[in-house]
Amino acid sequence: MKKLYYLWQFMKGNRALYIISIGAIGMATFLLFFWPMILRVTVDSIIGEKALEAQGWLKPIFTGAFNFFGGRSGLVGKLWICSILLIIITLIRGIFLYFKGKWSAIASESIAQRIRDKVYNHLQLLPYNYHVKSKTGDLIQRCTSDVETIRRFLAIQFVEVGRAFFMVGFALSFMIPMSVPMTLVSMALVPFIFGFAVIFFIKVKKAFQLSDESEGRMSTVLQENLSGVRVVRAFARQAHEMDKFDTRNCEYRDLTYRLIRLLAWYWSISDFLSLIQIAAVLILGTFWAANGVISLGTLLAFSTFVGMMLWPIRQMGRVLTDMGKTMVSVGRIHEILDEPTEEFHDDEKIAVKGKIEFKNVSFEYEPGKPVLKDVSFTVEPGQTVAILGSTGSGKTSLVHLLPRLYDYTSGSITIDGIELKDIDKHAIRKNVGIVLQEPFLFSRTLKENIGISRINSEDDEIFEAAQIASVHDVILDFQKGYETAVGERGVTLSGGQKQRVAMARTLLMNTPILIFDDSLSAVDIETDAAIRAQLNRRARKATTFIISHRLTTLSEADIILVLEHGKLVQIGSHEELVNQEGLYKRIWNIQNSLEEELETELEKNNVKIGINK
Ligand code: M5T
Ligand code: MG
Repeated sequence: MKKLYYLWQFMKGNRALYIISIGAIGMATFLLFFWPMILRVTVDSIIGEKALEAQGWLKPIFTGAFNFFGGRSGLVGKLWICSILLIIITLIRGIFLYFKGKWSAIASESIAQRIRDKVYNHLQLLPYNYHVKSKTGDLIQRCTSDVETIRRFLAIQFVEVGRAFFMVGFALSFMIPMSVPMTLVSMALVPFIFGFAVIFFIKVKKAFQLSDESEGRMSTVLQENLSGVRVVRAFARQAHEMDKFDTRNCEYRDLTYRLIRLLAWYWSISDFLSLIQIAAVLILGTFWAANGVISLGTLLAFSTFVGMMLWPIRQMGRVLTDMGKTMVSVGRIHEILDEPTEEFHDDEKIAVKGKIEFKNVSFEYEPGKPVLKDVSFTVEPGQTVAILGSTGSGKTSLVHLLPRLYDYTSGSITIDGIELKDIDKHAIRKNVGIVLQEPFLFSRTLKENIGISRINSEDDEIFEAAQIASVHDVILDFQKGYETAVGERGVTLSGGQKQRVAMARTLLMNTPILIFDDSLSAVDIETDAAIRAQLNRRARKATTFIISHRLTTLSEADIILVLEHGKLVQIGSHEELVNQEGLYKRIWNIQNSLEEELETELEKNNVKIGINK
């Protein structure tokens, strides 16, 4: 019931049009009933000699028309008038059906478009955490095929409910005045046919569901294969992947076969029941007609009515099943819409200087599993902080707290003395530029990829950012320069180039706080140094966080943080840390001894080369 309400909510703005389209199908159905009635009058009172018989509200219409054309004597030689009337009714019916199709299509398309917009916009506002946790394939399915299920239901199926409803309603109002016993005979099996339809489709709902799920699994294999194509190729896993797809594909085929077999059963049994119903009308009707209880025209009218009525009733089961499916889709879409969004106040603007203070900060993704424990340090505006630590020690998690991608669990982080949790997320994100550890490039041009961080940025600004990131010359070397399109996930670029484009994108924002999550390690030592030198030359020096394992990078920082299992185990400048026992000194010694080894190795080579000369 709640879901029906949701569906009703989705329909907002197009409800009237949709209801009118159902009205149109009502009109078309209504007109359909005039066919058998005209046939009846023609057979009984024009070809036959019975006095015109029309019951209830039809009486004035039929007698009026009958007399207008000159009664039986006038019409008997002009049977074509009856044919013309039938054609006119069919034409008007056609017009109604056309508008029903048009209006229900317009309404359902607009409703689908509105739902897609609503879900998409909502997704944009959901927290980072939500996106990290959800499966992209699943979300895409909700935005596309679930919406499509709703659209199809509204465009095609739901109007069928209207048709069946009108059909039975009108049939009764036309049939009862003609002959009550014939009406009873015509309706005798209808409840069974309807009941059978409902029960059967409730039973096959499971089969429908299984086939749908199997299709979903097949698409997931396809999607994963395509997005992981490089892994598949690199490990020569094609044969395995083909097998995997084949299994899913066969499973889907088998389930669909089963569904088709079940449906074949349904339609044949339902056909059988319908034939019995039609036969009952014909047999009893002929018997009564022969005995003069009803006229030949009435028999003709009833046998046509029965044929017309049974089809939409048999369809009802299908409609009800689809309604079940639609309600599942409505629920799945609402699950997204029910997720609380992040709160933004777009107008809020803050001027950040860049003093950052962590006081006993702890953080956990899942309750009871702390990733950062009791971290405290202070950074003055413009200082560079380097973070060192083994994999999984919490470096990324620590810097993700600054743009409020996640909120710390306890302790306090202040920026220029203001508690971070009190600063609006949009506002802080405009002041914290982060180059993610795994950068993502959109399938757009390089210029668009860089420019995405700041709307309406000038070309010069983009070039400057690219220059600082040492990628400007690389881009100019491409045939189309900044207009070069990046393939999906940037396959046309090397890893380092991709990192630098991502860096340029962040630098374009010119934020007072900058974060490089391992991004400088992806470029060679010289480029790394060049980028840092350029950054230092910038007019406003940003408070910079650099996560890196490269000692040259680390040693030049004002403050070095060493993390171990989420704890800040060492803090200080290079001079302080090389003289302290700990990870930093160990790495420094290893690197130095490596360098020494390298030098001796090179010297040896030189000597050798010298001898060769
Ligand atoms: C620290 C866990 C991860 C690790 C720890 C991003 C993320 C991490 N973790 C989660 O449970 N959920 C998440 O969404 O937190 O992870 P990190 O901060 O990413 O570590 P790092 O940046 O120091 O590692 P690395 O490999 O990038 O050098 O236990 O499982
Ligand atoms: Mg990391």
